[in-house]
Amino acid sequence: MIDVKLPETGNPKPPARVPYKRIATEEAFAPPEMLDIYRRICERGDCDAGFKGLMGFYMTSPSERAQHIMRCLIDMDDLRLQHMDEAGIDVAVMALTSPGVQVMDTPTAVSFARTANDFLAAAIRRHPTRFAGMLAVAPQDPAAAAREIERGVRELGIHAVVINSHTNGEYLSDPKFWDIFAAAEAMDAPIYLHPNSLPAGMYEPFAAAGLDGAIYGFAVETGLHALRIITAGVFDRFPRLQMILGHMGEALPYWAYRLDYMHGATVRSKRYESVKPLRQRPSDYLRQNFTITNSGVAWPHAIKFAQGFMGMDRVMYAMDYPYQYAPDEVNILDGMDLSLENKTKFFQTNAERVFKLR
Ligand code: 1DF
Ligand code: MN
Repeated sequence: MIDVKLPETGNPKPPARVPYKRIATEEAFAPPEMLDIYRRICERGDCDAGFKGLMGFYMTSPSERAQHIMRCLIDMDDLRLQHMDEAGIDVAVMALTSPGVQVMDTPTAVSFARTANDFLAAAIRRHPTRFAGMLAVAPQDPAAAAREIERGVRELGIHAVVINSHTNGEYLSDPKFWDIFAAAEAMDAPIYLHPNSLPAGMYEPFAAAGLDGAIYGFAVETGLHALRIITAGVFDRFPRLQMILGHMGEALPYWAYRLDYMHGATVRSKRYESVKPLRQRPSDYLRQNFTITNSGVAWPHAIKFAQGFMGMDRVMYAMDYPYQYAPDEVNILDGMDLSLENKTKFFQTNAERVFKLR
């Protein structure tokens, strides 16, 4: 029987010395200045409910979890390195925490994306063997986002992009955003499609049951976003574009059969104007244009299924620090029944290739 075994809390055994580097690929940070902007947004009468429910909670809750997360998010030096050392993480690939600039008004978002990327690049320069990162961009202004991808790759040496799912309820499947895909493809920079809080049209039924966040709502909305990108034909238009999904591919590998079956049936029935024929099956794009991470899921059974479906080269390790700082998960994953070659791919070399780490 396949059971769920959660990590030990408290003081787990320190991570073993292993012959591979552990590279964690979905690690969050927040410049203190961004939290000031967030506080001002939360105070507005028209503040988005999902944003207020997520970052409003972490910024104001006296709970130990919230206080700990806020302290960790802003630290790009000793505390973060101490936590990495305690968990045996050699390298953290960091992204501006969700929703990044995507909740800001357009001019603020465009300018703060640059500020955040410069802040990240400075932290990487201080700790070049321990830190790597992803570029924040403002989808609100697709042309500016495309320029920031070019600047970030060329001038900052950061070779990946993070986009926190929807932007004000809009999805990258809309061709108005496709300058971003063109730039990412041209610069050979993968886009990590990371969760955001739920948009206004989805929030209530999830939040009423406390299921809007990382427990479930994030995966539903981010998985939806990835599927919208696939079914809109983005990968027929940009075949070399690469994307990354966290949280076991937001469950999409598990859905592959039904996605392929029903997409084919829907196309043939001409039921929706928006569902057009694609060159390949949805599952083909998942395997050719996506790499997934195990963020939030230290469950060998699920990881093995994903590796079987995606291939050993397309599943990477992630911790999701500081939202899921559970050092014993590293012990669980070190203990996975995998050859050393495949464990090295999972923890190290897939990330080195995807993020162009040297
Ligand atoms: C949470 C989880 C928040 C993830 C995040 O960013 C986040 C959470 C604000 O637990 O509230 O990135 N996550 O990726 O699972
Ligand atoms: Mn995350």
